[in-house]
Order: sequence, then C-alpha cells, then structure tokens
Amino acid sequence: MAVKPTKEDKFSFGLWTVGWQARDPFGDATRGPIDTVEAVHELAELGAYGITFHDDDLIPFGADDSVRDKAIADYKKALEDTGLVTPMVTTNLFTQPVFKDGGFTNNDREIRRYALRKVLRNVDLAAELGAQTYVMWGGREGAETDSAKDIAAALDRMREGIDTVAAYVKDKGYGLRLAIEPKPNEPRGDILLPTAGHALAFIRQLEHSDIVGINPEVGHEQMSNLNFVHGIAQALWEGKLFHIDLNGQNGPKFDQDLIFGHGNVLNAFFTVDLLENGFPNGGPKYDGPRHFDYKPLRTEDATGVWRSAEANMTTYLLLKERALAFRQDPEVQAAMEASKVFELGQPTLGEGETYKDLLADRSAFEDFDAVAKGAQGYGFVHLDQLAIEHLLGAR
Ligand code: ASC
Ligand code: MN
Ligand code: MN
Ligand code: MN
Repeated sequence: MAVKPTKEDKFSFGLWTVGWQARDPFGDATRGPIDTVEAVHELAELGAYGITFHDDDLIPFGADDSVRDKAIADYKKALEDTGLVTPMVTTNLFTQPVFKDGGFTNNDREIRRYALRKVLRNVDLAAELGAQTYVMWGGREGAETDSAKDIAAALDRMREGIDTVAAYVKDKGYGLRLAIEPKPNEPRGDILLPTAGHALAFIRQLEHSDIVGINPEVGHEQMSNLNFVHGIAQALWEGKLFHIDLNGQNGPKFDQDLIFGHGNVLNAFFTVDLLENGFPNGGPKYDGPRHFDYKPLRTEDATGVWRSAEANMTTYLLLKERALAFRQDPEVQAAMEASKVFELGQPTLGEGETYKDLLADRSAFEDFDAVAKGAQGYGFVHLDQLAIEHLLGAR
C-alpha cells in the first residue's frame, strides 16, 4: 500500500535506533556503524522530519574539542542540506562504566556532579540546534539490591538534578522543556520512576514542575503490563505529554523495542486514534513529534534497517487512516452513543448543583432502580468489534 510520509506527519527517529549495531547481552554486533550524515540523508529521503540523539551518539564519549566541533558541524550541514530538524535531544548517562550506579542518583557525589555537567553541556547544544524537548531517561538510576540504595535520598538527588537543569534552562532563556522517560527495569534490576504514573507524581515535587513533563515509551509501559493508551491519556489530561517514544512490545518481558505496531497492534491503533483524533469528549491534544525509539531486528542487514525505519512510518500512517475511518463511521458514532461514551463527558452534578442538591434528589437514590440499571447492557463488545473490523480493513 502506498502511504508516503511527509514532513507534516512529524516523524522523527533517534540516531541510536537506525544506528544500533545490534549488540545484545548474548551476542556481538551484527552490523557496522552508520555514519551520522548518511543517517540524516536516508531518514530525510524516507520522509522523516526530525532526528534526535544522545550526546554520545553524535560525539564519541571523551572526544576532544576538535573532534566534537567537527561532528557538530557535519551534523548541522546535513540538517541544512536535507531540511531535517532536531526537535529533541537527550543525554547518555548509561553506557560508560562511570555511570554503572547511575548519574543523578549515583551513590558517589563526584559522579553526580560530573553527570550534571555532562547534561548542562549537552543542553547548550540542544538549545543551539533549536530543540524543544530535552529527554531524561534514567536507565542506570536504580538498583539490584534493596540494601545499597536509600530510595528517599535517591529521589532527593533526582529532584535536585532535574531542578538544577530546569533552573539553568530558564536562566539561559532556552525554550526547552524537560521530559522524564519512565522505564521499570533494564538495564537496572529496578529503575526509579518506573512508570508514567510514578513520573507524573514525582514531577509535582519539583520546584520547576512547570517545564517538566514526560516522554512515555510504548514498550516501557507494556513491560509493566500497563495500558499505554491510558498512560498517555493521563499525561495529556495533566498537560504533561511533552514527547512520545513509539515502538512495539509483546507484553511483559525484556525491552523489545520492536517496530511501532509490531506488537500489541490494537493498542497501537488506539494510540494513534488518541494522538490523531483526540479524546471522544474533547480535551488536550498532542501536537508534538511522532518519535520512533525502536531497534531494527538483530537479524537485519543495512537494507533491513532502512526498511524497518520505513515500516514504523507506514504502520503509523495506515493506523491513522484506519482510526480516522473508525471515528468518521456513522455506525461507530451510533455505537459510541449507545455505549454512553459521550455521556461520560457530562458532569455528574448539574450546573451549579452541590452535594446538598444531590442529597435532596430522591431520583438519585431513594427512587433509583439499581436492579433495572444493573441489568442494562453497554454494547462495548459491538463497539470494539467495529474497531477491529476497521483495523483489519473490513470496513
Ligand atoms: C533513550 C531512550 C531510551 C533509551 C534507549 C537506549 O534515550 O528514550 O529508551 O535511551 O533507547 O538504548
Ligand atoms: Mn525501549
Ligand atoms: Mn525511549
Ligand atoms: Mn529505547
């Protein structure tokens, strides 16, 4: 099926995704490194609008200033040549041995200070490139042992770290917003801020919570057996869905980072439905990048890498087309009405009504026929079957 992505679709990719050499805990790399400039050109060719990176993806860790400057200059030139943008930037605080006990929450204070400096340096680069979002994935911020990590102190240090970065961003007048990316485990046995819900609660403890939101990843929520659509819905509802990492996952197991839709496809359908069509009763809508954070399968060669990048976008666009048809189908609208989906949008108390009026309303309790109401059907199966039939192209 011919669905060609355009820049208006706002598809972006991490440099580390197509660039993954497929090294895993059991095996060596199966592919060679990909040149950054080549990756920018390939992604632009395929129809992406943006590319994102960890500092160490672009500039080898420990590189001297001349190497760093050249890497940045080459990257900027590639962006200019292709029109690709950098909407998001992030920091690698997980690969190097120095971060084996984390960055912001490392038990070693000197390492925490070093981690903060590494982030601030890269925040300058993010601002210089015009990024809107700075993601913080605390992959090593966690533990394997409950004896060795004081969780309250670790959360204090996490708050201190994020507030320090946020204060810097504000003082510098950068337009950046920070987005925490939750993940329950891997590489650590347990990671701090394991789910979207934990991260949203944590953000309320920050001094600079106004510029901090979340970057949920499909597979990371599903690793905890959670519903990704519910996670992003709550973040949207709180005005905190600053960015999104789209990929695929088959239930709770190791982080698969599959192509978007190549996992729980029905949940992917409703993810796109929410992102593109919004809540049935209105409310905040997402307008940020559709960012893919996936890994091309280890079995693939260079051709397979670019096919897989394309597959993310094609799958998204097909789901978008299906989700639009679903919402516009009069039969679906009628089924939603019958299922009282729109009735949930009505406040439970009437305009100006208080609990006093509710207590005085005999129809709400004394004369309410709970038995009759208990017998009503909601027609949810019919509605969901319509979704399946749209998804499968049968309507
Ligand atoms: C990130 C991010 C992740 C991890 C992972 C690294 O920045 O969003 O999920 O790093 O992709 O392999
Ligand atoms: Mn992942
Ligand atoms: Mn991610
Ligand atoms: Mn990832």
